[in-house]
Amino acid sequence: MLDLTGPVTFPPVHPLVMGVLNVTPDSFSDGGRFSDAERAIAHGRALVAEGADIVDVGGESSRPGADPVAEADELARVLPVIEALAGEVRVSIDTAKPTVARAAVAAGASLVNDITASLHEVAAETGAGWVAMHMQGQPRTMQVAPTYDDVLVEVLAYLVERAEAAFEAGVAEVWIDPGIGFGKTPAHNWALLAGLDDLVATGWPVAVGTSRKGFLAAVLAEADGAPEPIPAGDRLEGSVATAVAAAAAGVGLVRVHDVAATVAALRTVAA
Ligand code: PMM
Repeated sequence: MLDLTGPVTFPPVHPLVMGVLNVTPDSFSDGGRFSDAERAIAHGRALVAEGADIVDVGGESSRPGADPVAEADELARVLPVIEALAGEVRVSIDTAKPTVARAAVAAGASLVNDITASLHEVAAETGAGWVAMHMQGQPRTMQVAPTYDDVLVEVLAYLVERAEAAFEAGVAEVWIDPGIGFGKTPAHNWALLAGLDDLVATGWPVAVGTSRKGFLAAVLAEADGAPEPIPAGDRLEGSVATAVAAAAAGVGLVRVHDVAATVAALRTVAA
């Protein structure tokens, strides 16, 4: 029973909040506003001030249809930003390339955020944590025709297999992430969100990223009475609502662009 006779003293516990810092000229959601290092570092610091527990630095867009980025370009984008921020906050590196992950950890990142769920050996080698995200196909073509017999069953089985492989390889911190929007229709995304408690029940800590994603657009447009899908920058309510729902399902980490609003909502619900 809660003691309701005095001030509430329990700490409001909520999932870790990972703030997105895309250092790319073509990110779908922040439109390349942070494509030079100084502005990226300043934005990273702002995310920390807003309450981010982790800043997720990425130098290659994984937006549907995005072109791959050369390794040297990706390194040049992310390394100065990681070096500047690593002493101030936990930094994760969002990359699909083992060389970039390795260099990022050497520069101070301590979590490899892996949309390909294939870099656990780098995490094992370097002692970093690892986020294994599910994706069907490759970013360039993944939204052409995503198909599953049972999206929740398939994604869950895949992630548990990946997590066990990483754990056996010696990775001490392993997260699983259903990869909202990565080779999924809106119906697949909603089914995965509705099934988050099944992912949580695997016992592996669960991360999820819904922030500003396309599947939110249609439902927000309907709520607004707007005739057109809502642009990425205007999906705050859906982003926060899905982060809160994920927290209620027991997710341990939410990856978001709008850190202040998400932290405020999560703290409120936790209190
Ligand atoms: N989504 C994006 C990029 N990286 N990483 C994880 N672990 N989970 C996600 O859902 C995820 C990710 C795409 O979003 P962005 O282009 O806004 O960064």
